[in-house]
Amino acid sequence: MEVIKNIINGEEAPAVSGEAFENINPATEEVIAEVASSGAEDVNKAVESAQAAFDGGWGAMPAAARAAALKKFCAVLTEHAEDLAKTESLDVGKPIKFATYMDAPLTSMLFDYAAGICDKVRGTYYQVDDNYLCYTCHEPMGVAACIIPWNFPLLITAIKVAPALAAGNTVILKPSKDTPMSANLVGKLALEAGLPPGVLNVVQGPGRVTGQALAEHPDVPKISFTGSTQVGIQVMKTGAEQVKSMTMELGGKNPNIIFDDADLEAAVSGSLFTGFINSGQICTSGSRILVQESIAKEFTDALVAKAAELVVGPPSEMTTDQGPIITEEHYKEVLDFIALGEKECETIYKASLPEDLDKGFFVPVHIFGLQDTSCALFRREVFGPILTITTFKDEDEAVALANDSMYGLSASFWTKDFGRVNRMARAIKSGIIWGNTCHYVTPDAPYGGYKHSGVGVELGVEGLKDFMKTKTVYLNAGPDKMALK
Ligand code: TXE
Repeated sequence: MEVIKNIINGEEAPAVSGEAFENINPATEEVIAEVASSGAEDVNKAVESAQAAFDGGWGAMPAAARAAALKKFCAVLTEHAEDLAKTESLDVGKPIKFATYMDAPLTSMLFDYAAGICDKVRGTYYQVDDNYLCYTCHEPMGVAACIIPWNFPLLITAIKVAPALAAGNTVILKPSKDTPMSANLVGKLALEAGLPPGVLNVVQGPGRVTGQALAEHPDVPKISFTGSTQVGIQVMKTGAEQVKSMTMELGGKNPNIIFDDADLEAAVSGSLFTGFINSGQICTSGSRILVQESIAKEFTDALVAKAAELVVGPPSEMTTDQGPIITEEHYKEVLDFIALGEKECETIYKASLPEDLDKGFFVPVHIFGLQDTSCALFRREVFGPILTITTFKDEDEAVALANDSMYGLSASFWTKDFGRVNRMARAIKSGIIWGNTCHYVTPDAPYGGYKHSGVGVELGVEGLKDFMKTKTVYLNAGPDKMALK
């Protein structure tokens, strides 16, 4: 069985307390690793190491040198793409085809992008009085805590760690206790790539102990968190005590709107993808389908037919479309939502599991019809293979339904009317809008939620600057104009 330790100051080390917990394979329920269960002492050691690395050179390193170091790190990650994909698939229960063709390549792309822009962050020159020079510069913050969830641990490691390092910060990466493995591998590959000790530290352990110790540490001025809204609020309360800079990527309950003039085949294919990718365990899942009344039956029948083709099975098989739910605890939460759906909604479709799947936390796809928007399934994030379908009459009703949520992470819609595409893009109160597509992202465009889906953005130059402080400088070459008399 693998033993997963912390990676602190370039060394692998068990928790100071010696405590450890078991990591379970969600597809077989077998124990696959023993993992360090870190406490405040481990976090303190990691912060000391990261601060020393920041002061010892990384923070002041010329951006071009940092770019070269990150390019080398990216090359090592790319070289180990297959190992990263297999590790992620095993640990998350993610079908190997998605880990291979999406998560691992995107990880390399994000590090390559960060390496490419880290020496291109520009300040601004401001035109002031002849004797004055005014400009801005962007500086790293110091030690950044990157706290990540279990559904895309490798990808979200890249989304956070790549720009954090590119900005000149040093990092403490804290993965979810449910998925420790890919973060551990990334930490080891950072050392193989020659990143100095302490620049990237990986600390394992339960959020309420390890994550909390990290969030409240006085020498960690930056927290970049991805996770549930309720935990995010807790982290923000902790960070607020010390006026920390916080970037929060939180939950979602995203509308996926099908208008009567949509390209039906594209809308059905996109709805299947956004509803069931990663077994629905994705914050931007378009799990709230809103369909125009006139095409509701045609669309629903086509979606059910497509959903019936999904292959549920072992994540290690390339033919598998849908793997298990991450943990037994979350599996039970999803089953509770299904029971609620069967009670409060109309059951439109309920898949069956292959008979030979007698182990693992597998949940069959469910599609419910609902018009009562007070239902829990319309309001709460399920984070499982469960969709709801709600009909609407016209565009105004579609917008009202789409915005009727505490969340505002993403939204997708399908229509051939270009005027409507523009109107919807501005009317929907979400941070990420997809028109006639879904889940397409580029490393260059910012990504972040409105309302209870988050604060700040990731990706792009904007995401890089979320890991930096802005300084405005006024230099006077003549007599000081600011004398009182
Ligand atoms: O989140 P949790 P999970 C969200 C998604 C879902 C959740 C699932 O919407 O709600 O993530 O991931 C640590 N102080 N997104 O269950 O429980 C915990 O150990 C400090 C949104 O992992 O919130 C883990 O490492 N840290 C996203 C991390 O916080 C604490 C995309 C998240 O845990 C802590 C993907 C504490 N008190 C998933 N308690 C988006 N918006 O892009 C826990 N943690």
